This record gives sequence, C-alpha cells and structure tokens, in this order.
Amino acid sequence: GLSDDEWHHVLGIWAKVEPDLSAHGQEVIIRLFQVHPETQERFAKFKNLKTIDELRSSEEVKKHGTTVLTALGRILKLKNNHEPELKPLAESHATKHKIPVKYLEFICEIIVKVIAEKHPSDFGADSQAAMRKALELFRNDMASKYKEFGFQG
Ligand code: HNN
Repeated sequence: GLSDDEWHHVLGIWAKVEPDLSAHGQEVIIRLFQVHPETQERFAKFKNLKTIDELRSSEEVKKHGTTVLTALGRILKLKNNHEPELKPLAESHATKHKIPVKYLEFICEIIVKVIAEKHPSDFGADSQAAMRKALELFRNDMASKYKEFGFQG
C-alpha cells in the first residue's frame, strides 16, 4: 500500500481534478483512443467516431470519461481499502468487457500525463510518484481479481 503521506499527495491532486472531472475524462478517453486505437474497438457505441473532431464533439465520450474518472476517484478515496469498490468493476471488466490489463496500463499512463498537462504547478515529482503508485496498486489489484474471475487479463 501507500503511506499516509503518499495518499495525501494523491488525494490533494485529485481534489484539483474533481471540479472539472468531465474535461479531464474527455481528454483521457480521446487520448487513449488516439494513442491506442485498439481500445476504441472495445466500445460498440464509439466505433462510428472516426475523426478527432467527432470525438471532441461527442457527448457520449465526455459522459464515459466522467464515468471512468468518477469510478477511479471513488477507488482512490478508499486508499488501501478499495476492495469493495474494485471488485464489481473487476468482475464486469473481466467477464463482460474483457479488458486486458495492458489497457489499464495504457489509461493509467495517460491519466498521469493529462493531469500533468492541466495542473503543471500542482503536480510535482512527489505527487506524480504517489499517483503512479496508487494507479499501480489499482492495476495490480484489478489483475489479481481478474484471475479470481477466471480472466488472465
Ligand atoms: O461496470 C460496468 O460495466 C459499468 C460501466 C463502466 C464503468 C462504471 C465501464 C465500462 C463499460 C460499460 C460502458 C457502458 O455500459 O456504457 C465498458 C464497455 N468500461 C468499458 C470498457 C473499457 C474500459 Mn470501464 N473503466 N467502466 C467503468 C468504470 C471504470 C473504468 N474501461 C476502463 C478501461 C481502461 C477500458 C479499456 C479501454 C476503465 C477504467 C480504467 C476505469 C477506472 C476504474
């Protein structure tokens, strides 16, 4: 797990993200689709969006970005005790959506980049390191839950 000090960093920067969660979420999803186009294929509802302009003007993309970051925020706020929040998400992503652990790595990397771009003066080296650690914990615990649900990820 993370130390109290590390969680303090994580939740401090998250408090800066939250007032504009949907803009952050939109940017994360668009970036994910651009850098890793195979991830977009996982969504029947986004397959028709071909250009960056279409992605940018899609309310559905924005809504989904908000969904993803809302879920992540709830997990982060539970700190080392995220199990009850993580489990149903691991189950749906393992058994229904079949999202490889690799894709979780992709999005975590992008989340750090997007926060760094939007909050350059509030997201210093210690905060970035703490956030990376929290996202790694999230991913590792998702991966072990995946296995419990019979998905190798
Ligand atoms: O669990 C559910 O299915 C509820 C919807 C949901 C939530 C709360 C989804 C979700 C869906 C269903 C979308 C719908 O019904 O509109 C799908 C197809 N996800 C995906 C697919 C891929 C995907 Mn995710 N999610 N999600 C969440 C919440 C959180 C969440 N999802 C994630 C990634 C990386 C991918 C691959 C592109 C993802 C992450 C990292 C998170 C944050 C905890």
